[in-house]
Amino acid sequence: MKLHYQSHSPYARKVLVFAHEAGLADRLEVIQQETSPVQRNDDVFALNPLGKVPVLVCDDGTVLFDSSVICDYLDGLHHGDKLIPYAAPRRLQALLKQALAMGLADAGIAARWESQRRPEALRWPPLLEGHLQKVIAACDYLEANVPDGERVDIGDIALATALSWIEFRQVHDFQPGRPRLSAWYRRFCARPSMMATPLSGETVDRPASFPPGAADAVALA
Ligand SMILES: N[C@@H](CCC(=O)N[C@@H](CS)C(=O)NCC(=O)O)C(=O)O
Repeated sequence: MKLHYQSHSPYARKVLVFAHEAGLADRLEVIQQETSPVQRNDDVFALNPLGKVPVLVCDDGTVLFDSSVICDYLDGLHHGDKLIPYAAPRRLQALLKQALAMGLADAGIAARWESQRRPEALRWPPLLEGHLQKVIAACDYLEANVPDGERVDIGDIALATALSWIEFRQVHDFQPGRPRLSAWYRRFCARPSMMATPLSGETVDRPASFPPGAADAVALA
């Protein structure tokens, strides 16, 4: 299987950590892609009309996109404990954690557009503040509802990879003042699946000063 990946994407890393936890990582060929809504990647668009990674090309040629769909597929390929539990209440708890994690990553990325990626003249501080409030509220919720840690599920993987990205991009320093979340996060980061998949790299967007259609890209810090 081919996993179209990005080494600095929380969603792509979620899939790769999931594959490690499911014992499937050695069945994946990982292909690095750079994607941005302002820097079209034709190879990714050919697979996913949304132009986003992760994308999985299965052995039979089936193309799957969106991290949650790919993880669902991968969970059907192994015979160990399922990472997406079948039955309530564990299933709902796992899916709720996953939903929170995806919202956390979405809000963090949106905040970063307002603080760094958008040309300075187009940034709107109230929108940055609004997105940051979601990040902070999600972290407060997690401090009050820290994952129970009994058995790893997709929600834990999604949360750890989203939080790790928040830390990597310095969106919000979530550990000080949140001892329970911090302890859980540090424990999870020590897992081999996390150690094997470090975040790295810079976002590649179109340079702000270039006219539409310019092909060059620039790496933004
Ligand atoms: N809901 C999607 C989100 C995927 C996503 O936003 N990926 C980013 C990388 S972090 C991307 O490729 N963005 C390019 C774009 O928005 O055009 C998932 O869970 O897979």
